[in-house]
Amino acid sequence: MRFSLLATTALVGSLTASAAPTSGDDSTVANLAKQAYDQAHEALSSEQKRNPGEGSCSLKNLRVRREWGSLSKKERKAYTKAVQCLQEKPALTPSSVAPGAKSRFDDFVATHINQTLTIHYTANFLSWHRYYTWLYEEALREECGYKGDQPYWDWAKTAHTGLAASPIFDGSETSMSGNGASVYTDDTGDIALGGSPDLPPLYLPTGNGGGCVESGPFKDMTVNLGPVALSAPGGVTVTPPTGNPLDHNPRCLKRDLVDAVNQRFANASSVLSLILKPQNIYDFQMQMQGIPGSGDIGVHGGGHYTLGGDPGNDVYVSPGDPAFYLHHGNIDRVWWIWQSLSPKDRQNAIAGTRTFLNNPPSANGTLDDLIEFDYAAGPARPIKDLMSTIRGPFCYVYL
Ligand SMILES: *[C@@H]1O[C@H](CO)[C@@H](O)[C@H](O)[C@H]1NC(C)=O
Ligand SMILES: *[C@@H]1O[C@H](CO)[C@@H](O)[C@H](O)[C@H]1NC(C)=O
Ligand SMILES: *[C@@H]1O[C@H](CO)[C@@H](O)[C@H](O)[C@H]1NC(C)=O
Ligand SMILES: [Cu+2]
Repeated sequence: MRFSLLATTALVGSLTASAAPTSGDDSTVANLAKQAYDQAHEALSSEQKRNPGEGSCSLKNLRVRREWGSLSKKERKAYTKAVQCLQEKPALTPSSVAPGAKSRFDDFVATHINQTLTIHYTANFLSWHRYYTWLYEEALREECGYKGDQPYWDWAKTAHTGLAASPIFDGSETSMSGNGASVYTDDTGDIALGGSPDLPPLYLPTGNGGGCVESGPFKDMTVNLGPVALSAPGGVTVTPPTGNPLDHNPRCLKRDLVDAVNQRFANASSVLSLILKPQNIYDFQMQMQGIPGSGDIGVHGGGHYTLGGDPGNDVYVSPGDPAFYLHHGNIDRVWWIWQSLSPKDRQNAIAGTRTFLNNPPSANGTLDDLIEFDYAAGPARPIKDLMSTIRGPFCYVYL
């Protein structure tokens, strides 16, 4: 695996003044999500009538992934406790492969670091992250006794309420922990994404966190891996201190929650437009990740850079912040809703190549391409098995 630390990894563009904000219509997205939910239910119930007892996914074992704020406090604690359990279990990755992978949680981070340049702006972006998030949910359940389902972060909600006031990031015991200690000031420089030779960088504001997370379940958490290509304030990119991106570098979890980034890139109308506007999978995944040079980082970049900090602002190491999986839950949910609007042509739609923005040039991805997870566990699977949330290994919907 090649580790290019250059900004080929970053999302580039210039942040131009945006058009007047449209008022987001959250209820429309909720209705579309409900339709997708009903559609899955109908498919499963008609199959059950035809072939009672057949198929591994049925209404009986169908899991329902919910928005963080709709879980009970007890359910939220059960989730964060299971994450902590995963962070205490020894890694499966041999230390000769990744000296910094110390826990089962880190197995996932190491895998993501290892594959970053072949799973973003690629044909497998959506299916890879769907399988990845699901395997993580499986690990929580199978290895840590978690009984619930993977929750998700509804960015539109936090764009509306503000991050500090939301159940997910309010820093309480029933949150995913909140902001980092207040280290950044008004004089802290922006972070700069980019550096691609032909495009100017995109500057994003920092908030007033930036330090170690000091309350909530993850206040004592240790981040073991990275940085690999961390976008830090002042336009600086921090690279691996030892040169090896998989080395051990223990440090606290840092966050810089930025409402402005959430509101600008992942508000209710961003989500609605992403679901309604793109008419093919290529346009959908580009709008979601942000078209380089457009000044838009999409809801995908929007969520990541809303979390900020270290490892949140590092494309490679971002799963080192446990909120990653709630972000990618919603990425997957939006794809699921988009697919449900025209299942015939969208269920198995795939576009793009096998390398980050086709750099270096590579062949188009296909439904037969294998997705492999090395030590994060889980068998290699062709993309075609990962296109529906109620087929192949999966059996879940979103509510
Ligand atoms: C990284 O990927 C290579 C194959 O591409 C694999 O052999 C190696 O085990 C992977 N390392 C980790 C940490 O997953
Ligand atoms: C909401 O998001 C869209 C696209 O993501 C953006 O154009 C618009 O300016 C955002 N609204 C606000 C209030 O920032
Ligand atoms: C790759 O896919 C694009 C459309 O997504 C298509 O135009 C192009 O011809 C394909 N290339 C090859 C070599 O098949
Ligand atoms: Cu990723």
